[in-house]
Amino acid sequence: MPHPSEVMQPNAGMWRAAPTSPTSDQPVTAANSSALSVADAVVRGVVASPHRIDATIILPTYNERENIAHAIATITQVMGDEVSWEILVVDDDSPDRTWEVVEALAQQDGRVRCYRRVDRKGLSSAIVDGMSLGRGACLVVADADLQHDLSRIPELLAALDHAPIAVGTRYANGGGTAGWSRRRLTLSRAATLVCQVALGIRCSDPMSGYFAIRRTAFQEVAQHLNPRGYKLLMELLHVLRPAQVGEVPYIFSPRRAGESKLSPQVAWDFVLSLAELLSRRLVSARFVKYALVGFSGVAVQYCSFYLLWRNLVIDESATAAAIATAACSNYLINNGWTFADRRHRGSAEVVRGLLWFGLISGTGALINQAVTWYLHDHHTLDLGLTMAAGIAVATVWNYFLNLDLTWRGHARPA
Ligand SMILES: Nc1nc2c(ncn2[C@@H]2O[C@H](COP(=O)(O)OP(=O)(O)OP(=O)(O)O)[C@@H](O)[C@H]2O)c(=O)[nH]1
Ligand SMILES: [Mg+2]
Repeated sequence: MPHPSEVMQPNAGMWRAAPTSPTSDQPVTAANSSALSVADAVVRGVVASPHRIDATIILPTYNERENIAHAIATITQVMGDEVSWEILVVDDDSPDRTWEVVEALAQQDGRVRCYRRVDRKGLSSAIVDGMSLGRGACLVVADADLQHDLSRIPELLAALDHAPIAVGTRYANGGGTAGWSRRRLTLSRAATLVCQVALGIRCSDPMSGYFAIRRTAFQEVAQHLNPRGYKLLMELLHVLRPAQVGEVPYIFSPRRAGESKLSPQVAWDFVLSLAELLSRRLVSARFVKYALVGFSGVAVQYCSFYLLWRNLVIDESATAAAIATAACSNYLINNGWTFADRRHRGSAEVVRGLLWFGLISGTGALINQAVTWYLHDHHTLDLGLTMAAGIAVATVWNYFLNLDLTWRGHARPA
């Protein structure tokens, strides 16, 4: 097995060998490649392959049975035989058995590979897995539903001669979207603007799902990625901070067949990713969810107290019952949402979880009280301010204890 420094890197002009452009006269060899350190090669989850090739085209799929063969055929035709390439389909164990179609195609063409993930879900993590397993010196990501203009792959690869990352853009001259509703276009443009302004990203389409990246650039940032939802490119651009971004305009076409996987969850994931990136990960998305559930608990407590008090007129027991109702509601929402990847199932697990949650919330309440009164008495601060400080300290305390005790253990598929 060769030393990792022997793997190939993209070099100027190699992608001009692609079918739509003039042919390169300088093939890539170990001799003209730049060196990779061993540390680069063993970066988290990135597989050092002895059979490095020029490009890997990664197609993430979920229920794309009707599209995948067409997408693979199109890429095969576009890439031709001048350069060495592979297609890596990363399928999340699609119920329509997309992986079965890919495995059959892989039997006929050794350049087609299928990674069927049975224990993980999610578009961004599928792409990161594909990048880690891909053997190409350049990595291209495209949708499998033929909405991306796959004939532009050679141009994306050629753009990597001058930039570590190249983006298929809908929002530069020559690009566009076909058949989008005004609502979808407005939302997409708004998210693009927010991303550009908030993260200072200079790219006309940082929300694109169609892009290419040099393998070395991916390796540089792989361990800093926290792939979530749909918007991996936004995170890559933010973490990589490339001096230059290549852009290749294309028209985003209507879906050829099958159903869209876009859902309101995608918008929510976008907001969480943005908050996480802006806070430099000090605030995790899980913590934001936990804090929001805490706020919802306040509302539940007020409402249930009001209802009980109106109907029973017993102040003390109404307060206790309202607190218990809020605690149960917080536990259930956290279990189904904040900690969905570690969800308690079955009555025994739920009862045990609820008891831990109640116990930790109880200690949190004591800490809240202690901080509030200590600051109020010793620093004569305004009671409103000291209460806010007490709530903040108790929330952090509760969060980390619940993370480590109530929902401890290995993550499992949601
Ligand atoms: N492996 C994997 N692939 C996914 C997942 N969600 C979506 N995909 C694939 O990612 C690509 C983009 O998803 P789409 O649903 O087409 O999203 P979109 O193109 O933004 O939306 P539409 O225009 O409505 O199609 C497609 O190839 C999907 O099959 C997932 O959870 N896991
Ligand atoms: Mg699509």
